[in-house]
Amino acid sequence: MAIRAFIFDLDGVLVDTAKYHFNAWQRLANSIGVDFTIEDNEKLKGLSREDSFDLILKWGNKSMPAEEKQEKMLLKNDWYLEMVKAMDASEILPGISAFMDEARAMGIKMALGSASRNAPLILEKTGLIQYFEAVIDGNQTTKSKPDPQVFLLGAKALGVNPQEAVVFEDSEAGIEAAITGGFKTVGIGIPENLPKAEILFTNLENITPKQIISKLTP
Ligand code: B16
Ligand code: MG
Repeated sequence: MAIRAFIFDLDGVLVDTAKYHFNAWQRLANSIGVDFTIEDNEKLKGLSREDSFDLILKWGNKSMPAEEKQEKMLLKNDWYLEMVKAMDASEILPGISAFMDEARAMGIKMALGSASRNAPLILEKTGLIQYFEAVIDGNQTTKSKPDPQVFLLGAKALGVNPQEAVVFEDSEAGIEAAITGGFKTVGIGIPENLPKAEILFTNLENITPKQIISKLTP
Protein backbone atom coordinates (compact mmCIF):
# COMPACT_ATOMS: atom_id res chain seq x y z
CA MET A 1 0.00 0.00 0.00
CA ALA A 2 1.39 3.42 -0.91
CA ILE A 3 2.40 5.81 1.86
CA ARG A 4 0.00 8.78 1.96
CA ALA A 5 0.39 10.21 5.44
CA PHE A 6 2.90 11.13 8.15
CA ILE A 7 1.95 11.26 11.84
CA PHE A 8 4.40 13.07 14.07
CA ASP A 9 4.96 12.86 17.78
CA LEU A 10 5.69 16.33 19.17
CA ASP A 11 8.09 16.28 22.12
CA GLY A 12 11.46 14.93 21.01
CA VAL A 13 10.57 14.76 17.30
CA LEU A 14 9.53 18.27 16.25
CA VAL A 15 10.73 20.22 19.30
CA ASP A 16 12.88 19.47 22.32
CA THR A 17 10.47 20.05 25.15
CA ALA A 18 11.85 16.98 26.97
CA LYS A 19 14.39 19.32 28.59
CA TYR A 20 11.54 21.45 29.97
CA HIS A 21 9.63 18.39 31.20
CA PHE A 22 12.87 17.24 32.88
CA ASN A 23 13.40 20.57 34.58
CA ALA A 24 9.82 20.74 35.88
CA TRP A 25 9.58 17.07 36.96
CA GLN A 26 12.95 17.28 38.71
CA ARG A 27 11.84 20.39 40.59
CA LEU A 28 8.62 18.67 41.66
CA ALA A 29 10.28 15.33 42.55
CA ASN A 30 12.96 17.06 44.64
CA SER A 31 10.30 19.13 46.40
CA ILE A 32 8.74 15.90 47.72
CA GLY A 33 12.12 14.32 48.54
CA VAL A 34 12.49 12.10 45.47
CA ASP A 35 15.62 11.98 43.30
CA PHE A 36 15.07 12.45 39.57
CA THR A 37 17.77 11.94 36.97
CA ILE A 38 17.98 12.47 33.21
CA GLU A 39 17.77 8.65 32.86
CA ASP A 40 14.51 8.69 34.81
CA ASN A 41 13.23 11.39 32.45
CA GLU A 42 13.97 9.16 29.45
CA LYS A 43 11.53 6.57 30.85
CA LEU A 44 8.74 9.16 31.03
CA LYS A 45 8.96 10.18 27.38
CA GLY A 46 5.65 9.69 25.61
CA LEU A 47 3.75 8.84 28.81
CA SER A 48 0.85 10.98 30.00
CA ARG A 49 1.31 13.46 32.84
CA GLU A 50 -0.60 11.19 35.25
CA ASP A 51 1.33 8.05 34.32
CA SER A 52 4.59 10.01 34.65
CA PHE A 53 3.78 11.23 38.15
CA ASP A 54 2.62 7.78 39.25
CA LEU A 55 6.01 6.39 38.22
CA ILE A 56 7.91 9.14 40.06
CA LEU A 57 5.92 8.39 43.21
CA LYS A 58 6.57 4.67 42.79
CA TRP A 59 10.33 5.19 42.30
CA GLY A 60 10.42 7.34 45.45
CA ASN A 61 8.24 4.91 47.44
CA LYS A 62 5.74 7.69 48.07
CA SER A 63 1.99 7.86 48.01
CA MET A 64 -0.38 10.79 48.37
CA PRO A 65 -4.12 11.47 48.27
CA ALA A 66 -5.65 11.98 44.81
CA GLU A 67 -6.37 15.65 45.47
CA GLU A 68 -2.78 16.42 46.46
CA LYS A 69 -1.57 14.54 43.38
CA GLN A 70 -3.69 16.79 41.18
CA GLU A 71 -2.27 19.90 42.91
CA LYS A 72 1.31 18.71 42.40
CA MET A 73 0.70 17.94 38.72
CA LEU A 74 -0.82 21.40 38.22
CA LEU A 75 2.25 22.92 39.84
CA LYS A 76 4.55 20.92 37.55
CA ASN A 77 2.51 22.04 34.55
CA ASP A 78 2.72 25.70 35.63
CA TRP A 79 6.52 25.46 35.80
CA TYR A 80 6.57 23.68 32.43
CA LEU A 81 4.30 26.31 30.84
CA GLU A 82 6.56 29.15 32.01
CA MET A 83 9.23 27.65 29.75
CA VAL A 84 6.83 26.76 26.91
CA LYS A 85 5.46 30.30 26.75
CA ALA A 86 8.93 31.57 25.85
CA MET A 87 9.22 29.17 22.86
CA ASP A 88 9.40 30.31 19.23
CA ALA A 89 10.30 28.90 15.79
CA SER A 90 13.99 28.76 16.76
CA GLU A 91 13.13 25.69 18.88
CA ILE A 92 11.99 23.58 15.94
CA LEU A 93 14.48 20.72 15.72
CA PRO A 94 17.07 20.62 12.89
CA GLY A 95 15.74 19.62 9.46
CA ILE A 96 12.06 19.58 10.49
CA SER A 97 10.87 22.67 8.61
CA ALA A 98 12.52 21.61 5.33
CA PHE A 99 11.22 18.05 5.76
CA MET A 100 7.64 19.18 6.37
CA ASP A 101 7.75 21.76 3.55
CA GLU A 102 8.73 19.01 1.14
CA ALA A 103 6.17 16.53 2.47
CA ARG A 104 3.44 19.15 2.09
CA ALA A 105 4.58 19.92 -1.47
CA MET A 106 4.34 16.18 -2.26
CA GLY A 107 0.73 16.11 -1.03
CA ILE A 108 1.45 13.94 2.00
CA LYS A 109 -1.21 14.39 4.66
CA MET A 110 0.14 15.25 8.08
CA ALA A 111 -1.21 14.86 11.62
CA LEU A 112 0.14 15.32 15.11
CA GLY A 113 -0.08 12.38 17.53
CA SER A 114 1.09 13.60 20.93
CA ALA A 115 0.36 12.69 24.53
CA SER A 116 0.76 16.32 25.54
CA ARG A 117 -2.22 18.42 26.55
CA ASN A 118 -0.02 21.43 25.85
CA ALA A 119 0.51 20.45 22.20
CA PRO A 120 -1.78 23.13 20.66
CA LEU A 121 0.07 25.90 22.51
CA ILE A 122 3.48 24.55 21.45
CA LEU A 123 2.33 24.30 17.81
CA GLU A 124 1.11 27.92 17.93
CA LYS A 125 4.27 29.23 19.59
CA THR A 126 6.58 27.57 17.07
CA GLY A 127 4.36 28.12 14.00
CA LEU A 128 4.29 24.36 13.29
CA ILE A 129 0.49 24.43 13.33
CA GLN A 130 0.49 25.44 9.63
CA TYR A 131 1.51 21.92 8.55
CA PHE A 132 -1.24 19.88 10.19
CA GLU A 133 -4.55 18.73 8.82
CA ALA A 134 -5.31 17.09 12.17
CA VAL A 135 -4.01 17.53 15.70
CA ILE A 136 -4.58 14.65 18.10
CA ASP A 137 -3.20 15.19 21.58
CA GLY A 138 -3.74 14.39 25.25
CA ASN A 139 -6.97 16.40 25.21
CA GLN A 140 -8.68 13.94 22.83
CA THR A 141 -7.27 10.64 24.04
CA THR A 142 -8.34 8.42 26.90
CA LYS A 143 -5.50 5.90 26.62
CA SER A 144 -1.78 6.61 26.89
CA LYS A 145 0.94 5.32 24.56
CA PRO A 146 1.82 2.38 24.22
CA ASP A 147 -1.89 2.14 23.41
CA PRO A 148 -2.26 3.03 19.71
CA GLN A 149 -5.35 5.23 20.22
CA VAL A 150 -3.63 8.57 19.51
CA PHE A 151 -2.26 7.37 16.16
CA LEU A 152 -5.45 5.55 15.15
CA LEU A 153 -7.41 8.77 15.75
CA GLY A 154 -4.82 10.62 13.66
CA ALA A 155 -5.15 8.19 10.74
CA LYS A 156 -8.94 8.37 10.96
CA ALA A 157 -8.88 12.18 10.91
CA LEU A 158 -6.66 12.10 7.80
CA GLY A 159 -8.81 9.43 6.13
CA VAL A 160 -6.00 6.89 5.70
CA ASN A 161 -5.36 3.32 6.87
CA PRO A 162 -2.54 2.74 9.38
CA GLN A 163 -0.66 0.76 6.69
CA GLU A 164 -0.56 3.92 4.56
CA ALA A 165 0.91 6.09 7.33
CA VAL A 166 4.34 6.52 8.89
CA VAL A 167 4.67 7.39 12.58
CA PHE A 168 7.70 9.43 13.67
CA GLU A 169 8.49 8.82 17.35
CA ASP A 170 11.30 9.35 19.86
CA SER A 171 9.89 7.21 22.68
CA GLU A 172 9.77 3.47 23.15
CA ALA A 173 6.13 3.68 24.28
CA GLY A 174 5.33 5.59 21.09
CA ILE A 175 7.06 3.10 18.78
CA GLU A 176 5.19 0.26 20.57
CA ALA A 177 1.92 2.15 20.05
CA ALA A 178 2.59 2.63 16.35
CA ILE A 179 3.54 -1.02 15.79
CA THR A 180 0.44 -2.22 17.65
CA GLY A 181 -1.70 0.10 15.52
CA GLY A 182 -0.24 -1.32 12.28
CA PHE A 183 1.74 1.79 11.25
CA LYS A 184 5.15 2.03 9.65
CA THR A 185 7.69 3.45 12.10
CA VAL A 186 10.56 5.90 12.03
CA GLY A 187 12.48 6.23 15.30
CA ILE A 188 14.20 9.48 16.17
CA GLY A 189 17.03 8.82 18.61
CA ILE A 190 19.60 6.12 19.33
CA PRO A 191 19.21 2.36 18.71
CA GLU A 192 19.59 1.53 22.43
CA ASN A 193 16.40 3.46 23.21
CA LEU A 194 14.38 2.43 20.14
CA PRO A 195 15.29 -1.14 19.20
CA LYS A 196 11.92 -1.83 17.58
CA ALA A 197 11.77 1.12 15.15
CA GLU A 198 11.78 -0.01 11.48
CA ILE A 199 14.25 2.70 10.56
CA LEU A 200 16.07 5.12 12.81
CA PHE A 201 17.69 8.56 12.52
CA THR A 202 19.30 10.78 15.13
CA ASN A 203 17.25 13.63 13.66
CA LEU A 204 15.67 14.54 10.29
CA GLU A 205 18.43 16.93 9.19
CA ASN A 206 19.27 16.27 5.51
CA ILE A 207 16.68 13.47 5.35
CA THR A 208 13.91 13.77 2.75
CA PRO A 209 10.37 12.35 2.70
CA LYS A 210 11.29 10.48 -0.52
CA GLN A 211 14.17 8.69 1.26
CA ILE A 212 11.86 7.62 4.08
CA ILE A 213 9.19 6.38 1.68
CA SER A 214 11.65 4.40 -0.42
CA LYS A 215 13.20 2.77 2.69
CA LEU A 216 9.77 1.76 3.98
CA THR A 217 8.24 0.61 0.71
CA PRO A 218 9.07 -2.93 -0.42
P1 B16 B 1 1.75 17.29 29.14
P2 B16 B 1 4.76 13.51 23.16
C1 B16 B 1 4.56 13.73 25.81
O1 B16 B 1 4.56 14.31 24.55
C2 B16 B 1 5.91 13.82 26.47
O2 B16 B 1 6.87 13.04 25.78
C3 B16 B 1 5.80 13.32 27.89
O3 B16 B 1 7.06 13.40 28.53
C4 B16 B 1 4.74 14.11 28.63
O4 B16 B 1 4.56 13.62 29.95
C5 B16 B 1 3.42 14.01 27.87
O5 B16 B 1 3.61 14.48 26.55
C6 B16 B 1 2.31 14.79 28.52
O6 B16 B 1 2.58 16.15 28.41
O7 B16 B 1 2.10 17.27 30.58
O8 B16 B 1 2.23 18.53 28.41
O9 B16 B 1 0.29 17.02 28.87
O10 B16 B 1 6.17 12.99 23.18
O11 B16 B 1 3.70 12.43 23.13
O12 B16 B 1 4.54 14.59 22.14
MG1 MG C 1 8.00 12.21 22.20
